[in-house]
Amino acid sequence: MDTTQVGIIGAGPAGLLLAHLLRLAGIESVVLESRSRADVEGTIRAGVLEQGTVDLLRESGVGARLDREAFFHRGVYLRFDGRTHHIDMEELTGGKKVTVYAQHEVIKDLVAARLEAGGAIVFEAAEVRVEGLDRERPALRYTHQGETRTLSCDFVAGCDGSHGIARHSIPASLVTRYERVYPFGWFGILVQAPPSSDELIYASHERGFALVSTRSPTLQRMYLQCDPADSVQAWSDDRIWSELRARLATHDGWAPKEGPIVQKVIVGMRSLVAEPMRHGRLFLAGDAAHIVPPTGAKGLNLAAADVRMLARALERFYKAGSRGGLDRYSDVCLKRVWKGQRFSWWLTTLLHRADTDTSFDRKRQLAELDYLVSSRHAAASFAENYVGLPFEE
Ligand code: RFL
Ligand code: PHB
Repeated sequence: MDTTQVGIIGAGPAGLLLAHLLRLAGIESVVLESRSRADVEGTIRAGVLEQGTVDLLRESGVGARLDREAFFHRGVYLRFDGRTHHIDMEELTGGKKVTVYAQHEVIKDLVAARLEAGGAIVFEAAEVRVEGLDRERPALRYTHQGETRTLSCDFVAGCDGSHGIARHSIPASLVTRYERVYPFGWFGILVQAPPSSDELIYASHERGFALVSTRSPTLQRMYLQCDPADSVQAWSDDRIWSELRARLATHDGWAPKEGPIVQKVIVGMRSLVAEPMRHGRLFLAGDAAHIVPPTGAKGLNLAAADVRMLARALERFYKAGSRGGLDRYSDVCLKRVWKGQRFSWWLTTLLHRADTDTSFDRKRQLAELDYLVSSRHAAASFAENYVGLPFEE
C-alpha cells in the first residue's frame, strides 16, 4: 500500500494546480489520472483566464511561459445589429486584463512543474475508486499497468471533472443537484489563419451566437451556436464559413479570415451545481462539483478559485491543526460558484437564440445589449464579472 497526505483524482487544471499549490506549502500529494499524458496535454478546451487566475499562476511560479506567449487584451467586442462595440474592461475595472492562454498550455506548464519537482502523477490510472470515506484514513484504489494498487491518504480531492467518479462517491441522499440544460450547443473549430480581430468578438445574431477567439498568431478558435444533437459531419467547411460570415457580418463588410479547419467539435451546454462540495474527507473541486456553459469563460477559473481555497485550508490544517478552513470550504467556494453560474447563465441567454424565443425575446435581447454598450454602469458590471470577481477569503 502507498501512502500520501492528499490523494488527488484528475490531472485537469483543478487537480494539477492543487498538487502544485500543496507542494509549495510542503504538503505531499499523488495525482491519479485516467488518461495518458499526451491526451491530457492535447485536449483543446478553455481559452480565457481571469486576472486572478493569471496572478495565481504567476505568484506560484508557473507564469513564465504565459507571460511570454499569452495574449493580453484590454477587453472584448460585442457585435449585434451589424455594429461592433468595444467594452474596455481594463479601464472599467481599474487595470484588470483579459488573458487568452489555452487550457492545454496551462496543463503543460503545471505537468512540467510537477515532474520537475519530483511530484507524482500516475497517468492511465484505471478504475479509480474512493474507499473508506467514513474511516480515519480513506483510500484510493485503482489499476495501473494491470496491477491493483491502493493509495492511503488523509484527504481525497475529487478533481475529476464533469464525468468523474468522485461526485458519485458521496451518497446521493446527501447531495442536492441544481441543473439547467440549454437547448443549444457550440460548434467549435480551430483554423489555420492569422487572427481575424485584435480582441475576442461575441456576436448575437438572428441566426444564433458566434464567437471569434484565438490561440496563436497562426491558429484561431471560433465557435457558433448549433443544435446540441447535431453531428460534426453535418457541417462542411463551406457551411461553417457561410454561417460564421452571416452571423459576424457588419454594415462595413467585416469578414473572418478563413483558412484550413483542423479541428471540429460539438459541445453541449449546461449549468450544474452539486452541493455540498465536501463529504467528510472528500473535497470536490472544479467541474467535478459544478459546470457552467462556456459563454462566460468561467469553468477553469472557478476550478482555480476552488483549489486556491482548498490548498489554503489544507495548509492551515497541517501547519496549525485548524479545521476551520476545511469546514468552511464548501460554503466559501459556493458563494463564488453561484456568482459564476449567474454570470454564465446571463451571458448565455443574452447572446443565444432558442427555438422557443419569440420576436419579443429578440427585441428584449437587443435592448439589453444596447443598454450594455451605452451604460457605463452596465458595462462595468459585465467587465467586473468577466475579468473575475475578487477571491472570497
Ligand atoms: P477537467 O479539465 O475535466 O479535468 C478532469 C480530469 O480528470 C480526469 N478524470 C479521471 N481521472 C481518474 N479517474 C477518473 N475516474 C477520472 N475521470 C476523469 C480527466 O481525464 C481529466 O483529465 O476538470 P477541471 O480540472 O475541473 O477543469 C475544468 C475545466 O476543464 C473546464 O471548466 C473548462 O474547460 C471550461 N471552459 C472554459 N473555462 C474557462 O475558465 N475559460 C474559458 O475560456 C473556457 N472555455 C471551456 C471553454 C470548456 C469548453 N468545453 C469543451 C466544455 C470552452 C469550451 C469549448
Ligand atoms: C475560447 O477561446 O475557447 C473561449 C473564449 C471565450 C469564451 C469561451 C471560450 O467565452
